[in-house]
Amino acid sequence: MNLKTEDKEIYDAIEAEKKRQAEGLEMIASENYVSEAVLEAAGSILTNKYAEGYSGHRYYGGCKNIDEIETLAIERLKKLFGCKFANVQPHSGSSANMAAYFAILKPGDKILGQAMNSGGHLTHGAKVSFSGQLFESHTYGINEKTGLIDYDDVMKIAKEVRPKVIMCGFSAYPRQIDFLNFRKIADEVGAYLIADIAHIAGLIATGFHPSPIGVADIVTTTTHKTLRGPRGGVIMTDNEELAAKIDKAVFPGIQGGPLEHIIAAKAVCFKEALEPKFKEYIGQVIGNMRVLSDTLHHLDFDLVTDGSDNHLALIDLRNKDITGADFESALEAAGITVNKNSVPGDDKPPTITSGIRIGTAALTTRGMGPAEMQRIAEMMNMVAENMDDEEKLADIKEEVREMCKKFPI
Ligand code: DSN
Repeated sequence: MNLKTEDKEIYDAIEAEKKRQAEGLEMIASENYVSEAVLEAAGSILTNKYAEGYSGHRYYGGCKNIDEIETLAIERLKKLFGCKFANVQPHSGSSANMAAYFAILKPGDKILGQAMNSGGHLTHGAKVSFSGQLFESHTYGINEKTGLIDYDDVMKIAKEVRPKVIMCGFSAYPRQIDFLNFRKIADEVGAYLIADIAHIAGLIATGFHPSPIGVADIVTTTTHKTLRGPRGGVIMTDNEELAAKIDKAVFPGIQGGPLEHIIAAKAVCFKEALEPKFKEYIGQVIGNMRVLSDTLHHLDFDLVTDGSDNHLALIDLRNKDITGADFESALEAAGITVNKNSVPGDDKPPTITSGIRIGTAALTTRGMGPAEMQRIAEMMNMVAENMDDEEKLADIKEEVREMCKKFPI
C-alpha cells in the first residue's frame, strides 16, 4: 500500500503542489525549500510515538530513542545560537509565543508589540488573536515617512503603557532590529523583553544580523523560514528560572504530545545550519535581495525604507496605482508567488493593501543568483505594466517555467 493506491485524491493534490513549487518562483518571504534529509525525518515513523514530558521524564514508556533525538535537537540549537536553554517542542511560532507569554504573564497583564499593519505578527497583540484577547495589548508602529522603527516613540509609548512584556521582531521589516535599544526601553519600564526572530533566524545564526540572545529575556522563532527547516517553533533563553517556566508553559501548559518527527527534522535542520555552507547560503540570500531590490528601484518601484538589509523587501505600489491584492493575483498568473502586505500609512484594508512583500530565501535555495534576480525584477515590472493582458501574463509564466527548469528543487 502506498499513497497513490490508498488515497488517489490526496496523492494527486500533493503531486500538483509539487509541480507548482517546482515550476513557479516562490517569493513569499517566509517560505523555503527543505533538504531531502529534513523531509525524510519529518515524514518518518516518529509520528507514531507519544512522548509527553521531556527527555528522561516522560509520561510514556518506549521513549529511549525519542529522548536521544530531542536531546540532540536541543544541544544543536543551543550551539547554533549560543544560548543556555532551549525548548524544541512548540508546534509553531504562534505556540512558541503563547508559551513565552504564559511563562511570565497572567491573563489581563499588559503587552506591547508592533502593530500588524506596521509589520508585527498576529501573536504580538492583535485583537483577533489570543494575544490581544487574553492580555491587555498595546502597539507601537513605524515612522510613516521613513518606514523605520522610531525607538524614541517606542520609549514614549512604553512609558505611558508600562507593559509587563515588550515584544520585538517582525514579519515585514526590511532593516536591522536594534535589540539593545529595545532592551534599554524594557529596562526603563521594568518589562520583560521577548524577541521573535522567526524571519531573521537564519541571518542571526550565521552572524549576518546581531543576536538578541543574552539581550532579550526570551527568544522565540519558527524553524521553517530563513532557517530552512521543518514547519515548527522553538524557544530559547539564558535564564535558568525562565527556562523552567517555559518548559512548564509548553507542556503541560499548552501542548500535549510533542511532534517528535518534526523535532527530529528540526535537529537535522540545526545540523545543516551549523555547516559553513549554510553561512554561504545566507550571504547569497542577502546579496540576491540587494540585486533584486536595486533593480526594482531602478524600474521605479517604491521600496519601503528604500531597500533592504535582509532577506525581504516591501514594495509600496501607490505610485503605480495598483493594489497589493491585484498585483499578487497578476503575479500568480505569471507564475510568481508573493503576498499582499500593508505598507506604512496604508489606507486600504489588510485584504486589499497597497503593497506586496517579497523574499529571496527560497529562490536562493534553488541556486538562483544575481542574473536571475535582475530578470525577475524585469518580469515583475512587465506584470505591473500588463496587469489585464492575459496573453502577456501567460508569456511571462512560460519564461518563469523555463527559468525554473534550470534550477530544480
Ligand atoms: N505568517 C508568517 C509570515 O508570512 O511572515 C509569520 O508567521
